[in-house]
Amino acid sequence: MPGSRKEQHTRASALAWLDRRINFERAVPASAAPGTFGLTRVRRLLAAIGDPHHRFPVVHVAGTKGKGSTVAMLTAVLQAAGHRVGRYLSPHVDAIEERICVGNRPISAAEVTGIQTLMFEITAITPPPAGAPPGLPTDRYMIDGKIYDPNLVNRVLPLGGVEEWTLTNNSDFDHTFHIHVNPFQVISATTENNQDAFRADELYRGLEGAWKDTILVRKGYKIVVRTRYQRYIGEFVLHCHILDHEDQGMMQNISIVVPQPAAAQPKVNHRH
Ligand SMILES: [Cu+2]
Repeated sequence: MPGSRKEQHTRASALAWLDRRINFERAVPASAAPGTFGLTRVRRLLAAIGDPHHRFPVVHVAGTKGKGSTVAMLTAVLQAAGHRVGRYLSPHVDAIEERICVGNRPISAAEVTGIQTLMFEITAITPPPAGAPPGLPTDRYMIDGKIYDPNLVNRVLPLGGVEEWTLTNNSDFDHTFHIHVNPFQVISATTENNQDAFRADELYRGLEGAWKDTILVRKGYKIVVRTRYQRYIGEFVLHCHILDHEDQGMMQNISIVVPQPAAAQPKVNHRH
């Protein structure tokens, strides 16, 4: 690092220092001979220090496309098998902190920047329309008291935000919350009798802290999850994963936007 050891470094100055190094993916120094980027030199170096890489349980993933996904899948497989998994990635996608990671970094309460609530609900259509032919729907399948409206954006959330969602189910059926694009971390699950579902309900065993894009919200249960909105800008949907329920209206539109200065913030139909 530049300067004296006492010099304070900000994240920005540290990144600037790193960016001053040569990026061999972008700029090959004129002095580089053909073959400079083969493994020969690396193997020679490792041999000189006793081939330490043979002593560690390590998976090395290299290539052009799909490294990150492969590493994410391997991490999930190994963690599911009970291993503590460390990970080094290069390059990163959004933030340099992604490069070194132990386990799936949990989303702490202090990180949360916003609160979302969502309730599944089914109500009977009353009174039934006079002379209605048989086969017409008799129930309204709703989220937060509303049937899906394709023209309505139900939630506008800021890119870079961390939202805590509380999912409830006020109907007589179990529903399955499914959200596209950003997976969530399961924080808590409470049964209708106020018990910890991670212990009391075998369908929730092992889900504490897990990263999911789908979770069962049983009748009367309360599920709390947290999500970071880090990459995707644009619209996507959440819905009940039971196709029949989704088709009848248990769905919402979400939009992730780049945060605007407070004065320029658009009026939004928040569903908090
Ligand atoms: Cu449902």
